[in-house]
Amino acid sequence: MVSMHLWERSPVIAAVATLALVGAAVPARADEVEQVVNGGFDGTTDPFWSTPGMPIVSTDGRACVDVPGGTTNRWDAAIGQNDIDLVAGETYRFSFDASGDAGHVVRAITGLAVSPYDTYFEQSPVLGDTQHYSFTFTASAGTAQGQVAFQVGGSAEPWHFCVDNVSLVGGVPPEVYVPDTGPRVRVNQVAYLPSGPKAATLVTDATTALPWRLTDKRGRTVATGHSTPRGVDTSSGQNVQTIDFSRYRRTGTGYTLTADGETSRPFDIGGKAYETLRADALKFYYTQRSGIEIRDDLRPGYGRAAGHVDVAPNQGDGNVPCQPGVCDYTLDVRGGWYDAGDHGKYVVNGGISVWELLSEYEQSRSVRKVDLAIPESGDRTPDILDEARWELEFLLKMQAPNGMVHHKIHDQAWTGLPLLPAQDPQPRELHPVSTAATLNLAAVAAQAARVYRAYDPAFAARALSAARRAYTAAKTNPIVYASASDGTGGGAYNDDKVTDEFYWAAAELYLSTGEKGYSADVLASPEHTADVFGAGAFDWAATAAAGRLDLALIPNRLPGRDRVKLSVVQAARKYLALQDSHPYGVGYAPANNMWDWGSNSIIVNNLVVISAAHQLTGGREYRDGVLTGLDYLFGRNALNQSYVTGYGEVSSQNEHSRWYAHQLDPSLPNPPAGTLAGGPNSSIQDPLAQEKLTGCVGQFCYIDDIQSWSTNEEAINWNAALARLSGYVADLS
Ligand code: 9MR
Repeated sequence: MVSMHLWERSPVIAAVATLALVGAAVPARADEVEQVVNGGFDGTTDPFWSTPGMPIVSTDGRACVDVPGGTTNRWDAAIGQNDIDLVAGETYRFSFDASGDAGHVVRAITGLAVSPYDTYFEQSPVLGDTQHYSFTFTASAGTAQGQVAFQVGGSAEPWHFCVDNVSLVGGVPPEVYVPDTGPRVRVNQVAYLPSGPKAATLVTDATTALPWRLTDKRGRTVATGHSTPRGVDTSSGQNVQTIDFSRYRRTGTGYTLTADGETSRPFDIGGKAYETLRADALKFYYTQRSGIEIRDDLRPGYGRAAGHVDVAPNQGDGNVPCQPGVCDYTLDVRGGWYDAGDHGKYVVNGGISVWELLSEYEQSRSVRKVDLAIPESGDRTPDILDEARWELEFLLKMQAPNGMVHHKIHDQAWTGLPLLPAQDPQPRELHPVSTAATLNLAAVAAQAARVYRAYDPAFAARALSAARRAYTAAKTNPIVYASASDGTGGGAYNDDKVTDEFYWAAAELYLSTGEKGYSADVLASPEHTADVFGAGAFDWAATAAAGRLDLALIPNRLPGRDRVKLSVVQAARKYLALQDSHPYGVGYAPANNMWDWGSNSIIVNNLVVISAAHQLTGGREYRDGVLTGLDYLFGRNALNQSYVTGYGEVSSQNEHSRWYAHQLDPSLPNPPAGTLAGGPNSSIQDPLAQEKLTGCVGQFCYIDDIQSWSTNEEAINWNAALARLSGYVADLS
């Protein structure tokens, strides 16, 4: 059974796991019973309550309020009714009529009326003239202290809200969520390279080969052939066939592929899109920045005030104390990037992200010229390095006086959505130092020392001395682990295996200094000869492959370096073999088909390993493998959608974020083009995914909804993978 992770369980926004019994035995149905008393506001507004300063006025038999302006959170102003009985596992229909000044939002919830105020169900419709709203949900917990409420806070200006016919009826049949997956022919909706492989997947009951045809934008058939039956695909549970139209090489837009009576979504043949994507995937970081105003002239529609710079209601990152009892100093940790859709900043995830961007810089000459439209654009440093330095400076500030590095800094308690960074009222806290964070800084600061040397020797020297100091401190404190239970107000990012971080840090220090002490540590590490390329090659917790890749790719004189290179090529062959046997061309086959949190970035990082083999050997099969692997991200998948916002006919739009919360507040934007969604996650830790996706198979464990933080968040490490890979592809084209 799915367990609820504590990392995003705020008293108000989070709900207890919804263990919808869809597919299992349906619970004995109660009669349809109305739980709300006087939902029609007949003669009186009792027993509804409202928050202080916002009296309910009965108007034409409706309940209306003048909502004050200038509040922060939705729950700062509300109308509701308590003492609602809820039965666990029972399905309810929650309905009401509501109106409000156009464009304002009501957060309608059913939840717990007492601490910890769990939310069992929520919807945030945008209001206008009176409309009827009706939703069903399955109660995850039973209580006699339930509540229905209409939360109307969080607006700068005052506005008017009315509600009527509030109803909560139990014993209704549960709704089964069925994703809209469109045509059964699945293609890369962005583009195939003219000289690259071109594969598609057909979902069909047929078990014998079927004819297909490729059509150009004027409707002319330009190629035909027959599909190859592939049987049932484990990752989706679908019977599928594959189509190969690699022989067609003419550049163009608006192609479609037709088979079995279905026509695919349109796609291009050409490389331009990947050049745009390379820039967009990197531009993502500017709008993740903390501690600086985001300029609207640089990112139209995304301008916002600086977050966490000690201006109320922020408590600011300028002078941050530790959690009680953890340390007796404060640190100025302004700056850096927000990790994901939350306002936390975590060293281990920041480090692996910076490493991947600096690695893109080290492997691609052309990325130096890519203009990211950031405040530093036009100085003599490549934009990609200016952007990475924004995070590096923050990482360096997280180093404690004794050389160890604090694991993370974030809010004391989880905040709700939406919430602009500058509006976050929570106290900020430094969490304990850890060996993993310390080595992570050692690795990326050492890498920075060689990368920035040509642009800013003083910074390079400062980074190197911080790296050396961190490495020494970690050797003195080799088993200080971040706690798995430290997940209130921010993610835990716990990791209690650090031989890989030791290896990675020693490798980067060796590559930047050539010193014997570091190469001796590399050679003595158990990771040096181990098979470090698992189902996923590397991520924030597993960093040995990061060290191995750099030892293979960055010129150096390590004894036995040929074996290092060979290990990378062998890993690439392994991922290629998986991809070849996979009817959607995915080089990721997790044990028991349990797709991990952030699976899209895992798939992309495996492709990064294949691209490294291409760089090492020049073998065309590796280049082709990377291109085939990309197709999955852009629509050749069970859900027939692209996971990169703005790329492909249908793409993820509602990634979980407190400031790209358009789905909850129409005045806020969606994430910018080039944002990668986390992707299918079999463990569906969030309540919305549990409500909609319980029982999902692999690729289907994803939903493009802002509330699904376990399948649909945006994050700096995921976009780093996308940036590096799209950079490689842009260079090919
Ligand atoms: O990406 C992280 C994933 O590997 C972990 O399993 C998960 C639970 O600890 O946390 C993910 O990271 C989230 C972090 O904890 C908080 N910020 C958002 C991150 C992306 O979802």
